[in-house]
Amino acid sequence: MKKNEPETIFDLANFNSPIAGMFDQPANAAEWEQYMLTEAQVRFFHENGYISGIKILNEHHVDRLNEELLKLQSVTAEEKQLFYHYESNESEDRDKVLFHAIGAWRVTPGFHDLVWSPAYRMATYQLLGTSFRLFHDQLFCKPSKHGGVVAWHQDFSYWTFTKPMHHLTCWIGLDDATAENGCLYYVPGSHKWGLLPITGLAGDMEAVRHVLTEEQMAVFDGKVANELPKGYASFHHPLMMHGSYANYSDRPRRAVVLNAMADQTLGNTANYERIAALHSFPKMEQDQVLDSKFFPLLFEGDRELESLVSKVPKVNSRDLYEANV
Ligand SMILES: O=C(O)CCC(=O)C(=O)O
Ligand SMILES: [Fe+2]
Repeated sequence: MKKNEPETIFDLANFNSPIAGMFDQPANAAEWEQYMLTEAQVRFFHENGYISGIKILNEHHVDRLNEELLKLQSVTAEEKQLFYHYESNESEDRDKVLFHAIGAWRVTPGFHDLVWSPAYRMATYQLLGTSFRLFHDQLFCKPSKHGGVVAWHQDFSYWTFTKPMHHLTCWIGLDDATAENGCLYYVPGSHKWGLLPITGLAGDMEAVRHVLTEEQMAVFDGKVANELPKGYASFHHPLMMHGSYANYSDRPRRAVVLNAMADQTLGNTANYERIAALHSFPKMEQDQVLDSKFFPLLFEGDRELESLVSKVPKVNSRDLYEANV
């Protein structure tokens, strides 16, 4: 390469299958069974809008991702261009820090392969009830002592540039997450509240209260702390109300989030009000299936599960997604 010529950064989105050999992949339908959620777990998700305590990563995986994360928190200008969103500090509170980035899977091999983790893929298939693609990943990291909040929100309020709503979020801890270091909180049952407006992500924790009814406010008091050991995950519905408080502890609270969508999800960008927020996102055309290399197909039920496909406990996606938006 000539001097001063910009270095070409390789985009890992060019690989639509694992590259780092991090996870043993099931070789046949029977090998998927070990990762399967039970009927009771699927029912809990239906009723409450989330489930928690699912192991995705072992300690080596967590260490590897935390090493890569260090690199991702000080990227070059070229590497930054691969991200759909990158804020070293998104917190609106001047005394706090919240690192938030979307697109790590395009930059380092560990985060690339994470989206093919078999435990993640099996559970996501069951909770979406259909074959699915990667929508995108996200990093949410709060340093010790002055980690900022993630205000109460519903994920789908930020995703109306896609349709229909048939998405799922998986939150994976890269540190043990407790109330002290700013773990996620859920409001069980809030996935049946319908779609609420955006009220901000990194400013006033409680801003969403301005758009809630009295009845919803009362349900809010039933919020639960989603405490999890590192490497473990929770999954939540796109309308689930969730948020996380500040980190005043002497431990960081790092997390990676995987967002999936049904395999036939379409672009809905034509009249999207926040189009400027999408300038670094992959191209998404109105009414076109989001099937470019940036949205890899992560799981095809019939192909992976063969005759097991009808025995796997799955949500009723019509009831859970279409009926609630
Ligand atoms: O990690 C956090 O505190 C926020 C995560 C979040 O908003 C999500 O998983 O959708
Ligand atoms: Fe969220």
